[in-house]
Amino acid sequence: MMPRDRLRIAVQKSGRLGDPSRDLLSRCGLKFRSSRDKLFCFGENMAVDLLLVRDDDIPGLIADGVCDLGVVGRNVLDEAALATPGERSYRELRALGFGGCRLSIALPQDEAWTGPQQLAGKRIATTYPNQLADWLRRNEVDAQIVTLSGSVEIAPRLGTADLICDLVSSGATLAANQLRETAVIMQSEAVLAGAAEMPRDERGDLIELLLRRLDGVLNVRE
Ligand code: PRT
Ligand code: ZN
Repeated sequence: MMPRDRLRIAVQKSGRLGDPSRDLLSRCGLKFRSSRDKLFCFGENMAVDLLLVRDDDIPGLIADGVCDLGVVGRNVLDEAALATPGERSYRELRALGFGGCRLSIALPQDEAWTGPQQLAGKRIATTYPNQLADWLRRNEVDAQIVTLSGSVEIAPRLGTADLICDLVSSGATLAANQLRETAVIMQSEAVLAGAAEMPRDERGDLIELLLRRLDGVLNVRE
């Protein structure tokens, strides 16, 4: 990896977190100029640049040292952290107060919920297999995890799973698919993440400065 003296932050290119992430950094006083391909934003008034990427790539970019920081859902960060057990790869530096949602278990609407034990032997569809496995282990439940890359909520109707574990915000998607939320596995929101080991050069000083400004902005918002 080439040494870098500018700080690099990965943010979602589009999607739910893209605009609020860049707004927040603007409110911290950072000014950016977009590259023509809109994949990179050059920091005009501080040595801080943005890389615009898919949210799923953000943990890997931090772990590989391509970016120093990232704005990503805690759901994505924790899933990546659980994929490499024993390694402390990431640090959640600040919760940012937007992109709120929860990772929950949802059952077909007509099924009663008596607790985690009723999931024993069932097939659970999810895009978050590591967090689901961790929750099942903590609850001492032996169930089958069906990992899907999307459209999890239709799996029970298709017969590929008995129930699901998915992100919920308003609950409208679950209702539209005749599912109901039961146990909440984790509460998520957008977070500022960094590597477990922070850079000790000028980039470390920039991170300190950015965190101070961020705390100012987040306190005003509360
Ligand atoms: O293209 P890219 O890979 O970057 O984006 P993406 O499509 O993977 O992610 P995106 O933009 O949908 O979500 C980015 C992040 O937003 C997630 O990782 C979460 O941290 C956060 N977030 C907040 C949500 C939701 N709320 C949310 N409701 N992410 C997804 N959903 C989905 C959920 O999966 C379900 O399908 O919305 C549906 C449920 O919404 P309700 O309101 O009907 O309950
Ligand atoms: Zn994604």
